[in-house]
Amino acid sequence: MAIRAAACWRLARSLRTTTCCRRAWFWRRAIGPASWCRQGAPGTYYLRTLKFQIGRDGITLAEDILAEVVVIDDPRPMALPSGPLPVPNALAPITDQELASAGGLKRSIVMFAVANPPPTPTSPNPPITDPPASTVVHPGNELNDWVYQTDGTSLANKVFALGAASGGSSTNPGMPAEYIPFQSSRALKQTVALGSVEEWTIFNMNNIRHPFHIHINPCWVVKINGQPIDPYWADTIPLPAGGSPTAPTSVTFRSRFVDFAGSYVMHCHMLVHEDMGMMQTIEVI
Ligand SMILES: [Cu+2]
Repeated sequence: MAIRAAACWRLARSLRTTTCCRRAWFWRRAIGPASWCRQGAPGTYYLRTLKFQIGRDGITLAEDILAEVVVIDDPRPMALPSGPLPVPNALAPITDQELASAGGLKRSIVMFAVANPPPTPTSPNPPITDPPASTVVHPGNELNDWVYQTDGTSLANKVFALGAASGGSSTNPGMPAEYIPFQSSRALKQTVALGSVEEWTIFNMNNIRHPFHIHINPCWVVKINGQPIDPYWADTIPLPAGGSPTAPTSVTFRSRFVDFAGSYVMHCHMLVHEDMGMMQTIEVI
């Protein structure tokens, strides 16, 4: 980023569309998630989010200010690069060849907020022993830890879970027969070989943009709903809204599992979803 009276644009192709206001001049788009822009005069500038439709019931998040950039100095001459910024090896595109030569395992993960049978209308505080949705695994008495019942909010009486599809095409991925929240003693875990490169597809079975987030290693996003896109690096990806159990939406990414051997998580980045179980462990060995 140029510091000479500059502000930076394009923090995210992830959660919300971002723009920079007030005479910002986009100077050069660099490779990767950041872009150049150059500003001519001292002053205060704002990095803003635009209005954003989150995908469920027409709910729209209002515009907001992410950051205030105060430029206090006069411009000083500074040469800007004449070409694209250098890309570190870790952020080089993951080609088909690299994928094939480093394992290339494909996995399909499914995110699903599963509704339980509705609470009894006569009871303002339904017992949390209601039976779980048939697709949710229910060992022992674990349901008490999974279901958040709040008298009529959209979260009430749902289980937030992930499942593992058996793979296949984007239209026929072999959906899991069961979904297990993170709190369960049977929670799923993805075991990955250190140094491997894999391609994962994350399916969304809800009509909401679950923001998928993975720790440690970034994602090279290559497809949305099974269709190739201009690839980009991300660490949080909005799964397209409009998914359903019979017609899920999806995002496909590649990742290098380098440097770190150990356990970490991937999860929905809506805090209430992750806290209620929409999370899974990855163990790199
Ligand atoms: Cu979510």
